Order: sequence, then C-alpha cells, then structure tokens
Amino acid sequence: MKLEVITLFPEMVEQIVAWGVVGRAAKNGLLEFGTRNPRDYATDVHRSVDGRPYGGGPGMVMQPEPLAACIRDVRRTLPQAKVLYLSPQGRVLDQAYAAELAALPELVLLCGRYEGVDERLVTCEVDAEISIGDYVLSGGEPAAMVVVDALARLLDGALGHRESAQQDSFSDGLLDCPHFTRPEVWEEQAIPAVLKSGDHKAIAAWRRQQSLGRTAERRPELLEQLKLNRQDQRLLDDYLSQRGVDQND
Ligand code: 4GX
Repeated sequence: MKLEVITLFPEMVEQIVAWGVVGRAAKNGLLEFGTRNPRDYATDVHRSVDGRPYGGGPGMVMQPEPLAACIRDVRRTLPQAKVLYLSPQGRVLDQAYAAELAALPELVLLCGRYEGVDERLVTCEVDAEISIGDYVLSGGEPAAMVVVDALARLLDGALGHRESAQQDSFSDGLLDCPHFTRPEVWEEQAIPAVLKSGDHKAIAAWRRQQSLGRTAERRPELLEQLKLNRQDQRLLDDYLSQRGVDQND
C-alpha cells in the first residue's frame, strides 16, 4: 500500500514508521510511506499557508491554494488515491473501517492545523472526512498517526504469526481477554488456574468467556451489535451469574 500524509509537521508524522510493527511493515515494503509539506507549495516570499477567517473570529484557516497544489501533485504519483481529511466531522474510525482502508492500494491523509482548512478545498479535493473519536486535537497529525498504525498492522504479512490480527480485540467485535505471564503468583495474586491446566479447549473457552463478559460489562453497546450463538450465550450467562448480575438486566 502506498500512503502519503500531507502535513505542516512531517517530522512528527514520520515517527510512525520509525518504530515497531509499522516500522517493520515500511522496511519490508508492505507500506510505502511518505509525507509532503503544503508549505513547499506556497508561492509568496513568506511561504504562508494560512489566513484570517472571513466573518471574523479567532484563529487562522489553512488556505486552499497551497493545499490544492500539494494534493494535485500527490495525485500525479498516486492516481488511484482516496484523499481523507482528518477532522472531528468525519466518519469515526473503528476496526472495520481500518480494514476497509487497509484494502486500498493508495491513500492520502490530509492533516489540518489552526481552525481547519478552507471548506472549498474540502469540497473540491477531499473524498471523505475521517475522525479518530469525539474529542478535539490541536492538529490532524496525531490522528493521522493513529489511522496509519491501525491500518498498517492489518496489511498482509505485517504481523508475525504469533501477533496475528485474528486474535485482536474487535476483530470479532469483542474486547480482549486478560493476559498473564510470570511470576505465577505476584503480590499474593495467583493467575487463573485454568491457564496452567494444559487443557487447550478449557483455556480457549475461558478466554472466550472473559471476552464476552468484559464486553458485556464495559461496552454493552458492542455486544448489542452481535448475535451470539448458543455456546457464547451460555458462556456469557455463566460469567454474569458468577458475578451476581441478573442475566435479564
Ligand atoms: N479526529 N482534529 C483536525 C483541524 C480542524 C479544525 C476544525 C476541521 C475543523 C481530529 C479528530 C481532530 C482537530 C484534526 C482539529 N479540522 N481529527 N483539526 N478528533 O480533533 O481526527
């Protein structure tokens, strides 16, 4: 996948390919990552990219010309690319959306600073807006890094067998189960006995039950999206009754 981020702070966003799983995907050529600075497309001596808002008010707005020139230049090398603008007005990222993006051959992420970008630029050059959640950042860059991280790890071959994306939280719409490592007893707390039983079926059932139970307790709206089979329903009922919660609640 070819991915380009348009940003006034390229060094910030480039950190996303410096480390870890995303860095490895880039090194191995699964992810061809680049950044582009709209300031390089400004035409005045001050290389300005922002202006005061029409109608007044605080802050500045990113001007359309340098951004349009920048996007059109990117489109020459990535002719199939979807251009997504990071903004709280966009479709909120979730695991299914990340998977959709990971399936694209080319993607451009546009980061805004200041109060946002001139709306005419959004109308003409942006295919969709994307949000990472209902809170306000000071710029699109951290959001772009989140998007890149979430989709890069889904690229074919990005994760080792042991890290497989099939075991992730949300890949089946549920939260993850708890994890434990050595020591077996830490500060008077032993690990759940089943994990030492060697009974792989019992371990898988316990993990599934923990995922179901934790999702029911912490994110009931996620569980409502799912139709549980009889086995899962039974695991969940047992989990909730062990905790003294009325199953009909
Ligand atoms: N998920 N931001 C964009 C600039 C801006 C201001 C006003 C449109 C209108 C964000 C988020 C986010 C902060 C990025 C404001 N754009 N991006 N920036 N939440 O908060 O993606």
